Amino acid sequence: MAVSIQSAQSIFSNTEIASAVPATTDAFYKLTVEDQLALLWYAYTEMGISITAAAPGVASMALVEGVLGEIKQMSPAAQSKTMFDLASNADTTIGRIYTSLRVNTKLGFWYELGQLMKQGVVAPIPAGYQMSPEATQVLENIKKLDPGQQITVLRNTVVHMGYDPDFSQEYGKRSAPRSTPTAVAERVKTQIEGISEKTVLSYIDNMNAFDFTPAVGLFAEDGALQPPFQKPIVGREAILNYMREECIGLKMLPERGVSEPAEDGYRQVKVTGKVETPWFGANVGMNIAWRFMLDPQGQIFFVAIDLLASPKELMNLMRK
Ligand code: 45D
Repeated sequence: MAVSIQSAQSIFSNTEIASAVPATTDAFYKLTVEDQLALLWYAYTEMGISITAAAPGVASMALVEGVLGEIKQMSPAAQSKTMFDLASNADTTIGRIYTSLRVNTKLGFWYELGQLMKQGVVAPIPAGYQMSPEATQVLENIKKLDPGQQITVLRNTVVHMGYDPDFSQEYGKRSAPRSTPTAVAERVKTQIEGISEKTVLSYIDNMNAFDFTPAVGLFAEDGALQPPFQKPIVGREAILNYMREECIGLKMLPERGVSEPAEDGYRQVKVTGKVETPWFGANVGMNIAWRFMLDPQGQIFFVAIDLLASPKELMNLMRK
């Protein structure tokens, strides 16, 4: 059988992913929008993990100053309605602007609103609001997740807000702005126990330097990258847009891996380690696996990034 994206998806198939994340996210969307907003507020304020001061710096906040200013001027009822509309994907001007933003800017927008709610400048969740028992249960479930999984649930909800007229979340269709890579002199070379594949090491080094053009150059022309809980993004152009949009400020800390021959001259490589987001820095280390399928030329034919079920999975390098 020839190697395909589909066949590559199941390399190292005994990798245990954090399936509690999609399960919790699904349960979240079954709640009423009022409950969703209240739950996010309690989750965000009670989780005990804090956003780093430097974080909004990655968020291109200039793009949302206008909208935030507009919201500040509104009556409390209109402010609540604006949040309700965003969470319920209503077709509004703010909903359309929101959808056009990069993920980090969406997060920055809510971070700012959260601050304004704490200060009482924007309408908070009404004091004494009673969540439904279902919502209380979802909140309890979120609190039991590890921090990396908690922030992934939060991020998912933020990403899906706003109004998208043509479901244009496909990365091939939109071009994200470029950013400045880290100066060569300031870069550090990654070492991964058990891994000597140049492609894998340069992938990590380029990603850590936010140097996405050479990172994408490591992929085969029709190569694919599969983010946690998502479908593969196929082709260099789409992957480049995705990286520009979602990977600024990420810190990849791979620890160890295995590499072995696969069929038709391909090689399969699994690496485990931590990834930090600029939002939480070293406060939250997400447990991650990269499952690479390298083609006979050493290019990345496929890489899946998995959020792992538990820290124990970091040691699971079983050749399967
Ligand atoms: O609605 O190798 C309020 C890839 C109440 C690339 C609120 C990767 C109302 C390739 C509280 C105000 C990217 C795949 C809301 C690797 C309300 C690659 C606010 C992996 C919404 C390794 C809520 C990268 C707020 C990974 C402010 C795994 C919420 C990256 C803020 C993961 C939530 C990054 C924040 C994650 C969440 C970042 C800031 C999970 C950030 C999460």
